[in-house]
This record gives sequence, C-alpha cells and structure tokens, in this order.
Amino acid sequence: LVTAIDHVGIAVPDLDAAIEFQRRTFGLEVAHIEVNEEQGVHEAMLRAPGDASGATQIQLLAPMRDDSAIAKFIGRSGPGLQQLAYRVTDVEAASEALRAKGFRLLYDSPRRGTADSRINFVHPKDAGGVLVELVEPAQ
Ligand code: CMX
Repeated sequence: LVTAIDHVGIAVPDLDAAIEFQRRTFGLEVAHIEVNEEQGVHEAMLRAPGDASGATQIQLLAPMRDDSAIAKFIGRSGPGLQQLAYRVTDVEAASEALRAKGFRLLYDSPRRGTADSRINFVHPKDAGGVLVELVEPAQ
C-alpha cells in the first residue's frame, strides 16, 4: 500500500519562528512554502541538506484560522507532532482498501494537499493514536 514515508507534520504557532528554529538548530532547509486555504494552514516543507528530492520531509503547519484542524490541535495539545504521512501511488485505491478493512477515512473523496498532491487521512483513533495522512504526489 505505502511506497514511502512522505513527511512528518509538526503543528507550530508561528511558521517563520519554527523555520528559523529548525534551520539554526538542525540545519534543515526550506524546500517549499505555501498557503492551503481549504486546510486553513500556512505550511513549509523542510529537508536535510543533501537529501534527494523525494526523501522524507518535515512539514511545519501553522494555523490561519481558529476553526482549523491545526488551531484545534495546538489548543488541546500544544505545539508538537500532529501527523505521519505515507506516500501512495493511488490515494483513492488506498483509501478504499483501508475502508474495506473497517478503518475510518476522514474524507469521502481526496482533497488537495501540499503542492497539488491528493490527500486523505485515517482517523487517529483507528491508527494507534496517530493521525495518518495518505499522500498521492502530483504527477
Ligand atoms: N493526532 C492524534 N490524535 C488526535 C489528533 C492528532 N493529530 N487530533 C485529534 N486527536 C484525538 C483527540 O485528542 C481526541 O482524543 P480523545 O477523544 O481521547 O480526547 C480524538 O482524536 C478526537 O478528537 P475530536 O475532537 O473528535 O476531533 P478533532 O475535532 O480534534 O479532529 C481530526 C481531529 C483528526 C478529525 C482533525 O484534526 C482533522 O480533520 N484532521 C485532518 C486535517 C488536518 O489535519 N489538516 C492539517 C494538515 C493539512 C495537510 O497536511 O496538508
């Protein structure tokens, strides 16, 4: 089902401060920044210098609205690890295979993720307390 670990997402209150922290402390570099209005996030993808494109990235997620998933997460748990994202080749097929096994998928059909990827999520209560994102990268 899964072809790679795509990224690990961290909920942060302030995107610029979090980027600077990762850069200064661990030497990570920004690979991509965008706003995803539907998800209500301002986000950045970071990677280690020298990592090939396609290597596992760190996603920093800052809330843009009080009713966003990230704002709610920070309000309840504080900043920290929010999601683990698995790469798949076909997000609809992967979602269907998991639904058939009884897992709850958050969306009936895929939504738009980072860089025009297509995404869905397995409910954290069905995945050992981890919010699992399924990511089909854009072609
Ligand atoms: N990881 C682990 N557990 C989580 C969680 C997370 N990220 N978010 C919520 N939970 C837990 C809660 O702690 C709660 O547990 P308890 O019942 O034991 O207290 C339980 O799940 C259900 O919580 P809830 O209040 O019913 O649900 P929320 O309103 O917090 O929503 C979720 C949770 C996963 C449905 C919501 O965060 C969501 O829709 N996430 C998907 C979208 C998303 O995360 N977008 C941001 C990233 C965008 C991107 O990656 O591009």
